[in-house]
Amino acid sequence: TQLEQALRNAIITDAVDVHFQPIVRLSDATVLGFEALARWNDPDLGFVSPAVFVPLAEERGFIDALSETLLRKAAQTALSWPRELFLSFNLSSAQLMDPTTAENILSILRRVGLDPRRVELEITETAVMTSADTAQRIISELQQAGVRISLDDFGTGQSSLGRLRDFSFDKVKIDRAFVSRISTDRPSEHIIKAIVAMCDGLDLEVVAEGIEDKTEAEKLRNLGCAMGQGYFYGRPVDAAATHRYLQENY
Ligand code: G
Ligand code: G
Ligand code: MN
Ligand code: NA
Repeated sequence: TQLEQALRNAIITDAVDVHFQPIVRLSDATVLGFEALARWNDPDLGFVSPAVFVPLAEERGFIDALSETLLRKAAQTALSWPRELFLSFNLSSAQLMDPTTAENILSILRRVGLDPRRVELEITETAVMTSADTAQRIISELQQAGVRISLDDFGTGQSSLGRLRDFSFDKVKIDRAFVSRISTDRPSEHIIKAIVAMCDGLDLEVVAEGIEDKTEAEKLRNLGCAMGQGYFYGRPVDAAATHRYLQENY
């Protein structure tokens, strides 16, 4: 298809870009790290969402090539930050079925020179479920090298709390579906409170996603959530803008 050809071409010509969204400590809004988010603006097709082109690359078998250029760019940007902030990078489900994924990622980090201990990989429950044994091996290999693993979009999809016991995650990202409703909806508040308590007990870090205003930020802080992310703190911006962002926000 035209889209597939354009995407292949964009990967080869290094035209797929990476943007970065800050992840902050909720108590004082200090920036702790950034999540890398792929962005592709094609001259003919216009802006194409990663929600469209990531699944396409998976389906057509070139997610490795796409992910490799994105991680390389993201890691190079992370090296240029003035402090040792963490870099959080999304892995797709196909990558968690491929036994070469851990070594591919670690070799990119080695080549760029980014300490694996500064890197977090975001994975979803669905991805982990699809190929549990392989996924577990990939996760363990990465963790042994110091990479941390976040469970993304927590609370949506086919969530099972048992997953938190069967797999060793380091961090949980509470899906923005809960966050966007806490100001108006008591059940969402209770659910977040329970997730935070559970993560405390399991020694997992917690990030609330999709924080869009001050009220949400304060509620989450009061619920004991340590970290947050969302338009209220910053939208995804390009590499150059992360430097300006860090000058303006400690
Ligand atoms: O940034 P945005 O909301 O448009 O992202 C849409 C979806 O694409 C999200 O689910 C996000 O996790 C995913 N995504 C963004 N960048 C990447 C990437 O580099 N790799 C993978 N696998 N998924 C990504
Ligand atoms: O699936 P994942 O959580 O990786 O997707 C992250 C997506 O959420 C990104 O595409 C990002 O652009 C989007 N996002 C980040 N912060 C906010 C927010 O505050 N509100 C909304 N609606 N989307 C957000
Ligand atoms: Mn994510
Ligand atoms: Na998410």
